[in-house]
Amino acid sequence: MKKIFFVFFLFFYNNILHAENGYDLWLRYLPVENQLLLSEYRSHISALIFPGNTAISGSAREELVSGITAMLKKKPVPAESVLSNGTLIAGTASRIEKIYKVSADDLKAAGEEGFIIRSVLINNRKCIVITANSDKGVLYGSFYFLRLLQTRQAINSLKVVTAPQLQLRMLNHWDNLNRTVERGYAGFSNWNWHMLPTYMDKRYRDYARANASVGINSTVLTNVNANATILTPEYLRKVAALADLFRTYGIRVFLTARFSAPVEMGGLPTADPLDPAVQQWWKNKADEIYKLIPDFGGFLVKANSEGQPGPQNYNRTHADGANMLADAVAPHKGIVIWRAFVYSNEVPEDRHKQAYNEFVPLDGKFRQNVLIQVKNGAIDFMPREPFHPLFGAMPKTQMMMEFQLTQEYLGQGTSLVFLAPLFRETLESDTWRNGKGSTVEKVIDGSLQTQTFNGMAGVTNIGNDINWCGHPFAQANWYALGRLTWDMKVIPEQIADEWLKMTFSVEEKFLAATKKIMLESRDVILQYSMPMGLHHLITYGSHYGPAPWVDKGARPDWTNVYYHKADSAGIGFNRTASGSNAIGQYAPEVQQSWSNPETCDEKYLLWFHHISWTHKMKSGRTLWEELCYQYYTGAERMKNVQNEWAKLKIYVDKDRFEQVTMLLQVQYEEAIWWRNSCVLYFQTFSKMAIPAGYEKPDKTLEYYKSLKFPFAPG
Ligand code: GCV
Repeated sequence: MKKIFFVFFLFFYNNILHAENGYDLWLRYLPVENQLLLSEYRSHISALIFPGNTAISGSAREELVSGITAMLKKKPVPAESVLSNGTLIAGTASRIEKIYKVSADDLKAAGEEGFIIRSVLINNRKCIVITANSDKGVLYGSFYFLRLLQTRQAINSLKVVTAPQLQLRMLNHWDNLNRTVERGYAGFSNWNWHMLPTYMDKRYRDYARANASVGINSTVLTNVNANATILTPEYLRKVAALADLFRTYGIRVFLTARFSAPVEMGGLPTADPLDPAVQQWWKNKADEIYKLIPDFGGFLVKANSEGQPGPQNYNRTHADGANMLADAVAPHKGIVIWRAFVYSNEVPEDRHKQAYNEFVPLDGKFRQNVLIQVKNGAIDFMPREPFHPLFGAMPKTQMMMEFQLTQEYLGQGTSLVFLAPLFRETLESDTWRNGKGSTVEKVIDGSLQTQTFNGMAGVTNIGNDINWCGHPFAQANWYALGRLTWDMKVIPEQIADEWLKMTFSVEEKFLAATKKIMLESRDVILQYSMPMGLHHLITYGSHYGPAPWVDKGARPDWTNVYYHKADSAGIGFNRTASGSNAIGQYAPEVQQSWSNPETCDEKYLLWFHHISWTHKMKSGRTLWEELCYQYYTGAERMKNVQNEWAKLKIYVDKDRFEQVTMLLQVQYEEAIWWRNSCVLYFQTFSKMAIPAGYEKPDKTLEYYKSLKFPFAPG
């Protein structure tokens, strides 16, 4: 009996030991198992000198001590001076200057938020120094150092000097005050507004830690489809409680501003930005906010877009609206982030062109503390879009990037899709604005023009699910955004490598296989959902799953036939000079590479051209055959992903392995669903047979059309 109990206990204990629920994200700090490496690490980190008593330095010290202690299974001894080899010294340059003098060049290179990590000799003792100009820099340096240990790097000759490429490294939450999250697939909002400010969920601190670990320093707490209630004194106190905590991790809080707030809550008859009473209302509101939150970041605004109020309601321009708010926050060093995601119901113009038409005439008219936030593409976070033409067209305007981490159009909560390749693809795109090499990256970081502010935002995929992001692999997109906001050149492979090592396992075999899955994942979903430049084929409203047949909606550009334009002659949106001429919004060199269907990169073919079903593709197939090839290959590749994952069981804890296994099965079924729906539907126009060798869809088009998802999340 005793023996049976013991075996049972062992089994149970083992399961507990390995249970992982994803809550710790990439900050798991697992013990170093390799004994050689462990003793090497221990020899370099036995004592810790960490002067400084600010809140931020407290966060850094706590993280460093707990991370090192967990990984090395030994707590570094607190010290005041260097007495032995293996002393780790962390603190701002001024705080540690009696122990170590940091070079002026290093400090210059690190700037306000960057840091320096060096292996040095002090009193002939081998030490490691983590230092910076600011406590924030030391915090980022501490996380970087922990990452070196987590990813099992050598730390015997460190020579790191790094500074963030962007100032605003930001998350945008589309979180409503009732805790629903627009386009959120990971439960309810992380912000428990009802219980704030007295009840401070432990998640708030862990959220801040995760952000700081990748350098994210700003967060917009509320949905761009804004609710004015957030600006009431009661809610501002709740915001202040979060801001007080986030500040200790170097994070500034922003809010979305509902443009009509002066009417809705201020009782004014108008929200006209040129009305002095309206201007005064916003100034007073800003003063009130800054009294509570001295480092409040400012406002993010969605105006005159998808039903949101804005300056155009009063025949004013976006610049009038943005500048009015900018003037209200300027005395407090606040910023206004004004979104360029606008398209009008009344304008019968290709939606692709509308933001450009609206904003380019306003170039140079925005205040210095205004940033225009532009989505990566002109339509709406499609799985693939050419870069937004605004990036090449507003040389006198500060533009920041808006990426979407939540996978609204990329499989939502069920799909494994690593987005770093999408982000890099946009950042590397050449706008040709100032000649060759004028990449979107350079527009964003301001290297093509002088500007006061720059930044990048990611619409988050965070909710109150235990693992924060729903799909265990979705965390990687939050991580990727952070890494790219710090350094837009980091390649997706490195991001995946780091994230996997910290989140799952450092085993080489696991890493090689999983990295491949991640790096190919966006290509796979493109192939089985919206290949060759097809876009916006999703279900009406929920955007979940395929529905290329949607031809009715509240507005033409919310239907799908608007985008694919399939007919008996062919498929695709003619955006060349003979069509909507959206292509004319790009520089001549860019136009040249896309305007000819014979030479246009096939990934954008149907984005810019209406192509005949019999058109010969580079592969030698006709367009129809190629379309089928893409859909079938994409679905087939999903099957391979499942097979590859199945081989990795021994490397992954039981819970997450099973979770991902099930999700991959869902995704595979979705791939088949996408493939069959699209092929069957487009076949009604091409009137061509599915090429030989491909299995025929087992369900009819009518069946796929009949599917309904009234309770799809998001
Ligand atoms: C927050 C798309 C989404 C909307 C979102 C909008 C935006 O249209 O479907 O949910 O609204 O983009 O970015 O403002």
